[in-house]
Amino acid sequence: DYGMEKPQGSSVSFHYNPNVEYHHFGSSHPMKPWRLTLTKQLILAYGLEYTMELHEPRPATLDELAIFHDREYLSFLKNITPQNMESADNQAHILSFGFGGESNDCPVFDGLWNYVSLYSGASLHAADSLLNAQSNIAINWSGGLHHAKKNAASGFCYVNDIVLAIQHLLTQNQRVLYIDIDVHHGDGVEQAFESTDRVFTLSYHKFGFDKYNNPFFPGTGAITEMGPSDPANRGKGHTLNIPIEDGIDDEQYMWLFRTITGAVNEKYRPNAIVLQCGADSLGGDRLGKFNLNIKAHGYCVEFVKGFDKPLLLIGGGGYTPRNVARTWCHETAVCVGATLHNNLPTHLPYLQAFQGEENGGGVLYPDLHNTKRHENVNSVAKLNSIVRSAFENLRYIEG
Ligand code: VJV
Ligand code: CA
Ligand code: ZN
Repeated sequence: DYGMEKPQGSSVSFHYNPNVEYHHFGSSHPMKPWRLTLTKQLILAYGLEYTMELHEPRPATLDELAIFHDREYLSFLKNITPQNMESADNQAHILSFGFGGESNDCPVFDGLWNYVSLYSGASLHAADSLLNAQSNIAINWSGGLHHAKKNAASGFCYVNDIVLAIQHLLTQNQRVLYIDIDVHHGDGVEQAFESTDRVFTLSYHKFGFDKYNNPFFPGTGAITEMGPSDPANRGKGHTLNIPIEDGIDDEQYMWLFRTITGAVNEKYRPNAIVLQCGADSLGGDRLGKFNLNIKAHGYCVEFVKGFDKPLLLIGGGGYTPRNVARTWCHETAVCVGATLHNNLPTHLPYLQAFQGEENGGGVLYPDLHNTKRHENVNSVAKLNSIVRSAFENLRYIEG
């Protein structure tokens, strides 16, 4: 006991159950839960565990998941295994629930139910600590699975922990703002709250078609997509989508983000904010198409932290594990107000994952700009027109 009041400013809580790391989607699947091991090791090596409250949350229960998901879908999810999935009974459901298919985005793997319960439990627990005012920033890097629908898996996501956490926040908050900086459109969260004005969803993402005319996943999220068009529907105008082209750079992204997010915060006046920090918007990501550096990604966290409202930070995509770890470690430091030195601590257990020239040569902040050489096709004129349309879309929520 320091004989003092609780420290002023932000208090940060970190919600993480290490058992989530041990799950495998399959050998060459891009989603790698061990990126969370790397993230945690980096956070520990910089000593950030002493600057926040650490929690090891229990897995979510079936009843907790059923607040959003259909019980029929959940009982399938709970019982399906790589061994029993060939049975006729399961085969009849597998495609309709979003599993299998030619892309195999959502494979059935050992411990699947345990995996979804763990990351969802952590998001619920993080939301809970905001509700109890135990912290004003709560972090769960294992969550952020924004594509899952109430009765279907989609795009590496089986249970939508974000929807569950927002529903929990809504028990004591009139308005929740959801912001999504994953390179993919946050379609599952948008859809779940499309008919309410108590959640505003804002997603920044790549939107467009490749040279074979295939849409970038999931293919939704045009600027014209603003929720239901029926004026009697309360959700009308409470969705904002910011479609971005390949190769966007730091300056452009930070300008877009502060201009639009700042305006949404002022007009909507949320009581709490959920920020999905998908790290696949970084340069050099295996699936992403943007050219962001770690500090530009972290700028979004800094900017939203500045609103000084209860903030839930969650992970999401991110397919170059060493850069996911760097980014989420940096963003943890942003939350606690720490500055980290660029040279990685030498006692880092997985140091070799960050060694070598093309891995960023043992530093926390390598230059990721153009690591995969996505040509920047975002023109000034196009970006200005997106901001103009976004502001126009915001007129629907003027009081
Ligand atoms: O693009 C798709 C779906 C198809 C891909 C192509 N096939 C032939 C048809 C279906 C349309 N899926 C995306 C899903 C991205 C999910 C992103 C999740 C998040 O970051 O937003 C949140 C966590 C996609 N892109 C790349 C892949 N799937 C992909 C899946 C694989 C794979 C390689 C790439 C699945 C298994 C294996 N390799 C072994
Ligand atoms: Ca997004
Ligand atoms: Zn993504």
